[in-house]
Amino acid sequence: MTLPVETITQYADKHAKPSELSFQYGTAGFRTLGSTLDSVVFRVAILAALRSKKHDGRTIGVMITASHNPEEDNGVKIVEPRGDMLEAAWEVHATNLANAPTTADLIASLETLVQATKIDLSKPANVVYASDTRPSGPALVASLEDGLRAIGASGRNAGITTTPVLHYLVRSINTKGTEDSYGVDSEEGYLEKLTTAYKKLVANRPPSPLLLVDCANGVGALIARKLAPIIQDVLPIRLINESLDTPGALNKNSGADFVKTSQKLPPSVAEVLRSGQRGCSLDGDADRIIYYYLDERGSFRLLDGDKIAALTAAFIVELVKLAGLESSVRVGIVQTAYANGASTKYLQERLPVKCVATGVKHLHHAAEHYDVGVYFEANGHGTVLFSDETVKTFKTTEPQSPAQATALEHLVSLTQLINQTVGDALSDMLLVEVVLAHKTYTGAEWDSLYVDLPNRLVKVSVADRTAFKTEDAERRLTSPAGLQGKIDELVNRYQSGRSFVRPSGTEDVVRVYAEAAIRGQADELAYRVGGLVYDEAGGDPAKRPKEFL
Ligand code: G16
Repeated sequence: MTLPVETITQYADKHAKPSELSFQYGTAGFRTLGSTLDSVVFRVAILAALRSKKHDGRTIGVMITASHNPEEDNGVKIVEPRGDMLEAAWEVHATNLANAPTTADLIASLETLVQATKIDLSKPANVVYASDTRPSGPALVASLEDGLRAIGASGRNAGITTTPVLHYLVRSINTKGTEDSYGVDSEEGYLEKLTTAYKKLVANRPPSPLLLVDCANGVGALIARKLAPIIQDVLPIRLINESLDTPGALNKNSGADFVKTSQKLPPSVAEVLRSGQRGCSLDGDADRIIYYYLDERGSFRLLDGDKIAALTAAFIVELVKLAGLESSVRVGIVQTAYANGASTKYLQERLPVKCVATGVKHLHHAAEHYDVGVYFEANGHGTVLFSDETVKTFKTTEPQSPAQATALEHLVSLTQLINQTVGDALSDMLLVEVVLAHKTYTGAEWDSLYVDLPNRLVKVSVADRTAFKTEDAERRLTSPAGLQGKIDELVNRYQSGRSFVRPSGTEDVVRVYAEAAIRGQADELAYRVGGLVYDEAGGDPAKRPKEFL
């Protein structure tokens, strides 16, 4: 069988690539201005269909979202049959296809791909897709559907939903009717799975206090609205920032990225959060979560992905011990360079910790090497993976005492509560609340596990961010030449100083992270390194941001 060249050609001509643009499958797929993505999404649909054929017709997912980015951006990413991110080698194919200048070049690239990856074109192709609430979503869904028609793939539209729900659906569809069934392949099935596990885990615990949930005016609000009534007896939640129809509202002064980057409450949350109360913020597609509370002096305290990792890993380790499995089940942590130095130190004293490059795909793969792999980015993106063998152990171990039986039951419930396909803000929220309910921790007690080193994240706009190349899990620059030496020189002047620079894979900026023993010093170091990066990249002196030193 050969490619339906004529049909692809007809459709591809309607979705021509803008000649002046080039695209890159980055940290989380393609991501740029939504109005420029028509050809990319069309081609991604064809690639997803080919990936499905390569997997013998198993369903592949496509998510149209730009997550934390501004509302005018959009993006697209491919999900593998088990619900994880696209294999790295195929990211290169995606980039090649997206950049083929003409329809003829696209056909040639597709033919090369089919040959090189030995795709049997007679296999069926199944794709499930969804989008977030961005205004550019419907047009891009139409581009995607044209791509599926062009190659004759069958598609299932999961509608407007969160990234984690789409990942859940992919795995559920592919495991339907098997002994590894992941769940019922619907939003209701997802909610049922999470809430049943949650209720089991908090049975006999007093109900949690009211939790404020900032939905970033994004798609998370839709799922959170359905979740809230199911759990209201055990976890009352109040939703904030759920305006899905207000133009420009998405992620604006709200959401996980705003809180983590600006290290303050969204103004809408500040109006209602009371001293001692907990709140959390989702991001635009609900795959990240950041917690916070106000201390007794009314000061904002951040509980980020690092704090979530510390809290949840300790709980899992405790359960594993109570279950009598500490010698056979290895729990490990995966972080990125953004992890606060204090969190890394705290965790390393207790568990094996690995540092990998930014991007869920890197963390996810590293976490698979442990029996239980806890991975969180500091920005609140993360989950816990349990190996198949470990889940079997939890289910089949004969308990010798009631305490051991309870621990084993809790561990099994955790494997149900946690969305193991990808970081999931709502699943992570329930996980955090389970631990807090068990430990009877307040926000302040959770916070006191370790004290964060003051830190600052800075974005630098440069002419060409691809000039910045890194090594050592993005902790050091190899290019531009000489810049790392200058950063090292600066860092040495600060007590507990650390700083690194890397190009973003989702925004057109270079990111600078810095931490130091004292707040003023962390800021100073970040703004000095920011200035260095700006100057080194040939930034216009007249437009140099005034905070850069
Ligand atoms: C995506 C990725 C995350 C990453 C974030 C920022 O998140 O899934 O792993 O931390 O982008 O990446 P970068 O610094 O390369 O821009 P999201 O929530 O935007 O999909």
